[in-house]
Amino acid sequence: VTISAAGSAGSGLAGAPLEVRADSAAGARDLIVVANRLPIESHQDDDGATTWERSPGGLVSALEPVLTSRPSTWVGWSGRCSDEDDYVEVPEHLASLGECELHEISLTRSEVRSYYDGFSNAALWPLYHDAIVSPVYHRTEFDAYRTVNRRFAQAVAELAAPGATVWVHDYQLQLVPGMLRELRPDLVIGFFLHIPFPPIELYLQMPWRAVVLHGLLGADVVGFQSAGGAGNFRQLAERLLSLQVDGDDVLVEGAHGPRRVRVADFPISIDSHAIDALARDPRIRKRAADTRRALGNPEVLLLGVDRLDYTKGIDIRIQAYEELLEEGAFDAEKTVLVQVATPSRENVEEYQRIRDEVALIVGRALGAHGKMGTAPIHYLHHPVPREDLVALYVAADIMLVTPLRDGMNLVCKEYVASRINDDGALVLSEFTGAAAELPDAWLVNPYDADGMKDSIVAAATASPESRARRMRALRAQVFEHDVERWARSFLDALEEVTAGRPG
Ligand code: GDG
Repeated sequence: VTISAAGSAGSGLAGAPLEVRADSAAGARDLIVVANRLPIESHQDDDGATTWERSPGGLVSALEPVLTSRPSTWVGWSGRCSDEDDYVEVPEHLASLGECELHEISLTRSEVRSYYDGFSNAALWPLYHDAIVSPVYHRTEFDAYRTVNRRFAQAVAELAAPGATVWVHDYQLQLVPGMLRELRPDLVIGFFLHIPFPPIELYLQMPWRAVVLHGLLGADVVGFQSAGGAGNFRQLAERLLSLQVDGDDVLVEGAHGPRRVRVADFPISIDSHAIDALARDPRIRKRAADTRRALGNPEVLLLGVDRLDYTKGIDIRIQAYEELLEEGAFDAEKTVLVQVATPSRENVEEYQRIRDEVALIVGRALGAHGKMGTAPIHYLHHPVPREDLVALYVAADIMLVTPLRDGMNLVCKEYVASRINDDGALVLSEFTGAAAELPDAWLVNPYDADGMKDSIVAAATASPESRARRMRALRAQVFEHDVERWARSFLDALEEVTAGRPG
C-alpha cells in the first residue's frame, strides 16, 4: 500500500475541471470511507521520537471495528500539518489496519486553521449544537472548507473502483457528496452526520446554507443520529430548495430524471462485545479494584469521561456535585468524582475558555472540600489508555453523562457494556441521541440543576434490585444494537436506494 500525500499541492483545485480515470487506479477499492481524521495520529516525545496512537473521539471509536473487518480504504488527515517541521507521513507498516488501508490527505497549517479550527469547529459545530456558543462565520474560512472538501473528493474519485460505495462522514466534509457525484456519477454515495442536525430556524442563519445543502444532497443516503435530525433536514430541503419530499426520501434533479435521496436516522453504537470482553478480563478487573483502593475505597465513586468540549456539560456536572457535597448529600471524605476530560481542539477560543473554566471549578471544589489525604475530585486533563478507561467504567458506581447537546454519546453505551454484573447506575442527559434508546437510565435535563442533583442522589441511593433491573434493560439495548448492526443497516439502505439505478 502506498500512502500518498494526495493533493498536497494545495491550490488551484477550486473550480478546476477534474479528470479522473478510476478504472486505471491501481488497487481500486469497493468500499471507501472518508472522514476528516484517519484512525491513527502521531505524537512527538520530548526526545523527538514519533509514536502513533489511535485518534481520539467517537467517530474513530465507532468506525474502527467496522472497517478493520472489511476490505476497505479509509481516506483522512493524519492530524499533522504538511508544512510544519514535525510532519511525518504515515509509515508504510501502519498503512493498513486489519482489512482497512489508510490513505492520507495532507493539510497545511493555514488550511487547518481555516477549514478545521475555523469553519468546521467555530461555525458548524456550535451551530449544529443548538448554538450553545455563538457560531462565527468567516468567508475566507468557508473558501478553505470548499478547497479542502474538493481535495478529499478528488482523492476519493481517483481511488474508487467503478461503481464503488463511498461513505462520507461528518460535518467537516458536507460538500464531498455533491463534488463526488459530479466527478464520479457511477459511485454509490452515503453520508452520515455524527452530530445533531439543527432545527431550520437555526440552520437558516448560515450564509452558505444552500451550498452545504446541495453538497449533502449529492449522496444517495443521508443518515442522522436521530429521527429529529432527519426530520429537520427534510424540512429544510422542502423550505429552502422547494424540493419534494416523499415519505423518507427527498427527490432531487438527477442526470436521468429525478433521483431519490433517502433521509433517515441510523443511531450509531459501539462494539459492545469488545468492551464486555475487556470488562471480564481479570487484569482489567484487578486494575479497577486497584483504582478504587488508590482513591481511598470511597463509598460512592462517580465518573465522567468526555472530550473537553463545551457541549458536554462537564462544568455543570461538577458544579452540581459540589453543591451536593456542600449540602451534605454526599460525604466529601467518602465520595469521589473522577473526571477524565481529554484535551480537544485547543486552538479554538471557546475550547480554551471551557478548559480554564473547568480547571477553576475543580480547583474551587477541591479547595473547599478537600482534606489532608483525601480529595473528592480527581481531574485528568489528558488522554487515558483504553484499558484504563474500561477499568474506570468497571470501578465506577455512577456514570455521569450530562451534555447540553450530543449527537449520540458513546461513553454512556461503553459504561453499560462494561457492567457485566448488571450493577452501577447511568445518569444521562435527555439532550443526547442516546437518551431515546436508553430510557432506563436516570434521565436528566442538564439545564435544571436541582432536577439533576435529585437524579444523581436517586441513582446513588437506589436499591441494588432497582439498579439491576434498569441495567439489564440498558444492556439488552446496547448488545442488540451494536455498531456492526448500525453499519449494516446504513449500507443496506444504500443498496436498497440505488438498486436498479441506471448505470
Ligand atoms: C462524536 C459525537 C457521537 C474519550 N476520552 C478518552 C477516550 N475517549 C473515547 C470514548 C468514546 C469516544 O472517545 C467519545 O465518543 P462520544 O460519542 O462520547 O463523543 P464525541 O467524541 O463528541 O463523538 C457524538 C460520536 O461522534 C459517534 O458518532 O456519539 O455525539 O459528538 O469512545 O471512550 N478513549 C481513550 N482515552 C480517553 O482519554 N482511550
